[in-house]
Amino acid sequence: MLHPSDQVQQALESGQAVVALESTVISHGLPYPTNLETARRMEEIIRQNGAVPATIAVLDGRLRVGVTEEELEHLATSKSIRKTSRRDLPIVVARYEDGATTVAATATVAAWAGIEVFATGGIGGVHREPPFDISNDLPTLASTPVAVVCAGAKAILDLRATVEWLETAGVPVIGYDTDEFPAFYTRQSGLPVDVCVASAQEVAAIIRAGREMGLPGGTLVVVPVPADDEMAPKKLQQAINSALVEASARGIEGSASTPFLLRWVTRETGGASLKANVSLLENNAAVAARIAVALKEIS
Ligand code: PSU
Ligand code: MN
Repeated sequence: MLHPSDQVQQALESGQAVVALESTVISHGLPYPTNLETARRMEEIIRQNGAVPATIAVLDGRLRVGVTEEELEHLATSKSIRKTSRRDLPIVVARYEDGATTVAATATVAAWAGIEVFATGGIGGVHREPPFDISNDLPTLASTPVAVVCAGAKAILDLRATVEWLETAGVPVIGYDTDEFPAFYTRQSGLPVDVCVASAQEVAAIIRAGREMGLPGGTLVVVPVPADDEMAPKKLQQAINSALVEASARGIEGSASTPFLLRWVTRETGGASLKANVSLLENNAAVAARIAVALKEIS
């Protein structure tokens, strides 16, 4: 069922550090050509930091772990790629479809492949409206042994409810050089993390301890967007408010909700939000690679 690329297969067999990457951010999260450029950059940054990148997607119904340059282009340009969360995996596989995997689906496939570290931008969470729209990213983190490196979750969500959900589900939240849960485009949310660490080695030690205890779930590692690329909170708040009003006026909900809100915020804030988004993705790729290497060193 799993189709790792030769490079990923080799890396896994020889015990090299591997970092998983999601594909929804490529197909549904960023505009072309920024999506393709960023996907390539993230792979390159992971290599520069001593690990092997594994971009995960479903192509012609195959669960791919590591994709070619042409396939990356296809994911970045095609309009017929299904946003694939965990519940969609059996559907796209059985129907031989193409699917861009969300955080939930990517973490699921990464765990099957034996990959322990995964870099992304922001996780899904508890939506503000309707509050029963809770991303499957959260329950998947609770049940899947993968460390997800992200810049928190976007302020389009109910961040307080999201952080509480993680606590209820028993997911440790590690602040990487931060004692606050970051809010994706901005560095602070006023919400706490469970521990603040200053190195990849410290994160690796926590992941290993959880693994040795046999805890079934994953770990969330939150890294604030680099300070130079952080957005101005006021401008952002206006954009988010208008995105939420617009989504509700158009009746947009379910899996279309997150892509719509992201597109709207990008449109309203122009280059500023895109710059922050790309910056945090690249930064998270570097941090994830260092964690994956540190984890191999102590495993
Ligand atoms: N956050 C972003 N960009 C994204 C996403 C989240 O900044 O592209 C994507 C991720 O793939 C995440 C998904 O897993 O949106 C969450 O969607 P939903 O809320 O429908 O579960
Ligand atoms: Mn949802």
